[in-house]
Amino acid sequence: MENCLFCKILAGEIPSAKVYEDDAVYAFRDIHPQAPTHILVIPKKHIASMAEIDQASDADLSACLRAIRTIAENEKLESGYRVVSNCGPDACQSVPHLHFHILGGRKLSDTMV
Ligand code: DGP
Repeated sequence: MENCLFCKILAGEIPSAKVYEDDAVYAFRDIHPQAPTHILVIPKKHIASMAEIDQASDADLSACLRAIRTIAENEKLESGYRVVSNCGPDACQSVPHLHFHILGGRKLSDTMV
């Protein structure tokens, strides 16, 4: 999708620190990490947010979740991690391409918001 930041990262037009890739999923380190490990997991197919996941295949969605588990293992997040997907303005979604934040590497806040 034109003018989508994460599609440009996927196309290699904007550099990223890749941590994982398969046929359906790409993952890279967040440019503004909020934890020692902060990784973004995106479906390769452009989907704007959780609100549009009807446009995604079950295979692509499950590939994202399976990638998250694999990445957490590769990153040695044995003591835990948080998965966040911001959807829409109230959640402060800033990039309109579905993505899952993986946050870990330290004790996270016990409040969600
Ligand atoms: P969200 O606010 O949930 O839409 O998260 C978007 C994230 O994307 C935010 O944590 C910062 C990250 N981000 C924005 N631009 C870039 C970029 O050019 N490269 C990388 N690696 N991350 C970016």
